[in-house]
Amino acid sequence: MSKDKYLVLENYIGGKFVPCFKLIDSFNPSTGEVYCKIPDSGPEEVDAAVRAAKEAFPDWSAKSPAERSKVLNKLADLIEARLEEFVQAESKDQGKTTTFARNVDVPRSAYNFRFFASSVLHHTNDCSQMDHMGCLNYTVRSPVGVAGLISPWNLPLYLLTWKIAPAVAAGNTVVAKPSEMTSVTAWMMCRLLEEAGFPPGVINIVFGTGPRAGDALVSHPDVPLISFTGSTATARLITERSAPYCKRLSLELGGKNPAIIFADADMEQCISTTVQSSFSNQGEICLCTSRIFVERSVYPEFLGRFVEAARRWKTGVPSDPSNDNGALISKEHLQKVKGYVALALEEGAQVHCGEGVDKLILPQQNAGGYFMLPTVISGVKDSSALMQEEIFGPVTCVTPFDEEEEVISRANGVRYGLSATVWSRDVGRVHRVARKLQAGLVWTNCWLVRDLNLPFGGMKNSGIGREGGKDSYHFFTEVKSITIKH
Ligand code: TXE
Repeated sequence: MSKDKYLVLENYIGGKFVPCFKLIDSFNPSTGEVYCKIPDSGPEEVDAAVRAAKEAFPDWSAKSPAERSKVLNKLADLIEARLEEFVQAESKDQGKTTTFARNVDVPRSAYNFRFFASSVLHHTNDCSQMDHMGCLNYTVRSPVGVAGLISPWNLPLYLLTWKIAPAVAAGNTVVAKPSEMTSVTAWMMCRLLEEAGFPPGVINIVFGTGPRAGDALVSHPDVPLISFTGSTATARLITERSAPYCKRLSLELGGKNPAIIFADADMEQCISTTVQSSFSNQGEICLCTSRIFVERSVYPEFLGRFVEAARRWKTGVPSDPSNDNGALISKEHLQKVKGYVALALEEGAQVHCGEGVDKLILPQQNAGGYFMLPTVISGVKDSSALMQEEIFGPVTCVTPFDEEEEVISRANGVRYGLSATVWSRDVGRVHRVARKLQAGLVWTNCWLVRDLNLPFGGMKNSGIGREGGKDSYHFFTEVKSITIKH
């Protein structure tokens, strides 16, 4: 439904769009103008969605995996058929470039459904025999019930479907709440659910803020499981609020991801990939590199070439295919990210390019947008907030190191433990360092290569639990051990 210049979204509950009378603004980050109005849902709306999901659960969970798989694949087809509509909306809602949305967000959202449609057909259970007791043991798995799913704003449809697809493939029904800053593509997907063949109530989407809609979902007694991606601070609140109900939690949180570059690395490859890993999607990916450790003998060469490459990483209007980066998510977030650069200067660090050094020229209509150039900083102490806190923007710090053990300990010297990259041609070293890093994912001589079968998730403050093929299946099902005496 479109009113004036903006969209007005409605909740999707029990297979129907339900208007909400209280609305909140959501902005287009590249212009600063209102892009849509979303429901300001609270406990009442969330409760209606949970009831619809509960009602749909018995029939949906009784279907065979093959029947459910067919519906998921059909939804993937429908998203792919409307790829360009989703691309334009994701870019306007989030600020990212249409190129990134076209190459990453939207195809991956469709693929999430395809992947889990297929993987749910291939799970097997455990079986063991105890001949001395005359017993055969085996496990069975069943869906948990109504899954509560909460997703962030950086990869809106991508991360939402990463939760919805495995949950419904395993036979659960869901109530999902996307970020209040990026709700549009979730709402667009709701318009395809009936045609895909999802019975009413299997997928319900409630829009609104974290403290109202999110909290109502987390503290609803009939939602036994919460899958959350977002900040560590919110994860703490969610853990507290769900504790009285002993809910099952999957928490995918932030990172402070190191890149470790040894002198024998393929510099060409390493520099171009590290520019991508630092600045892709405006640096707003939990897997982005934000601390670069370079072996001292190649440090000056690396820094010079890296700064040049960062300057070539173009920022501007998201729909211009020559741009690598668009706008950051919000005015507040832009100020927060710029605040880290100001802090670096206060602490005596050097800013080599980007914020405060280079000039960003934008067309008139984008003057109110939340843009920022890729910024490279050196001379920062490991104890500085710049090296300890998740900045979640196009800012990265470069620092030299001397010894392997030293760099491992410095890389591990933060509260986060999501991902890391290691660059070296020495196979033995690559294995050794990867094993010692405290990170849920380690990429060597590459970044962001993902096999969705493998566990995804972080150590330490980067999260609890893992998601991915078998791991998501385990999270979204209850296991039971059965012993038969024969
Ligand atoms: O995240 P929030 P924010 C990090 C990043 C960023 C910071 C803040 O450092 O700068 O977090 O971002 C919902 N109960 N990441 O504030 O608040 C909220 O509505 C239930 C890393 O936007 O964690 C949204 O749907 N839900 C990250 C979701 O939680 C609540 C991606 C995430 O929002 C809630 C995003 C509550 N009390 C930010 N409060 C990553 N790991 O990818 C909020 N929410």
